[in-house]
Amino acid sequence: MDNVILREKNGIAYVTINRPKALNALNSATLTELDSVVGEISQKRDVKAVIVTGAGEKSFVAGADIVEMSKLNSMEAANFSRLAQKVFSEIENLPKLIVAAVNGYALGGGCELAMACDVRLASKKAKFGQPEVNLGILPSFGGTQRLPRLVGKGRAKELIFSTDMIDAQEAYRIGLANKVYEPDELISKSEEFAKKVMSKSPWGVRLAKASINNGLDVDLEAGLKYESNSFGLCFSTEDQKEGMNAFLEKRKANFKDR
Ligand code: DAK
Repeated sequence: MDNVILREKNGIAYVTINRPKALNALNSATLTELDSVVGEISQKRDVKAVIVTGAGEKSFVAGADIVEMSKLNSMEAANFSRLAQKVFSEIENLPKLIVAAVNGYALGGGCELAMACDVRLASKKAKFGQPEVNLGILPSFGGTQRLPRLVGKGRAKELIFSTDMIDAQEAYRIGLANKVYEPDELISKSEEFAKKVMSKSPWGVRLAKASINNGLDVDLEAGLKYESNSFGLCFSTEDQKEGMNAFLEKRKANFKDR
């Protein structure tokens, strides 16, 4: 595997999209590797958080690979689409924290990859955009769905229809980027955030993630039911007992993910 690099250290998996000559554009080989890396990570209990970034200084992911896409027939395009949607759904629903460390261009499928992650921490050099309508297509790795959920319908339409690229500060202003950092701080700040979340109760974080994700796809009443079921489930874990006992005993909780 060389289009996607996986490293692990201290409970964090680092996933690097590694096609810097093509600004880390996603071709089917890269998506296939990403699919297998995400599958591997999901099975690893010792991996508690994931940081996704792009190789090189210039780009996170500059979208789906236009060179490859330009040659697809409709059957191949449908297969490409199925693969991409599967990978992005797996990322969104991975029961672990997944941080997009957006180090440069996050365009088209790259912006959509970042949006499938839980949070987007951006370098000051990052640029976000959905340029698909320039190519005679529409955002189809979830962009028409996830972007309006993050920034609202009006701003999502403005970005998608105009294809304007926005910088990290503007992405922060509209809620697309959670934080903006100096480029050389991006990974350490992403690690800092991951470690903070990893110190919390894994079941609390996991169930909150599932509750937020599932709740956004249904009406409020169904979302609230999901939330209360998840709340009930917490009371079958050791971590809930540890968290509450630690508070009562005025000490730091030591969560065991049980
Ligand atoms: N695909 C393939 N190659 C790309 C690429 C891309 N998306 N983006 C850049 N590259 C390649 C360039 O062709 C160039 O290669 P060489 O010519 O050196 O061989 C190299 O990366 C460096 O790029 P530039 O020379 O263009 O670098 P600049 O600094 O001048 O410009 C740029 C950087 C990011 C502004 C520019 O490269 C650019 O506009 N790139 C295209 C960005 C873009 O339009 N991205 C959206 C792609 S469409 C689907 C679902 C979703 C999608 C598709 C299908 N289905 C469900 C089926 C998603 C579609 C997209 O993401």
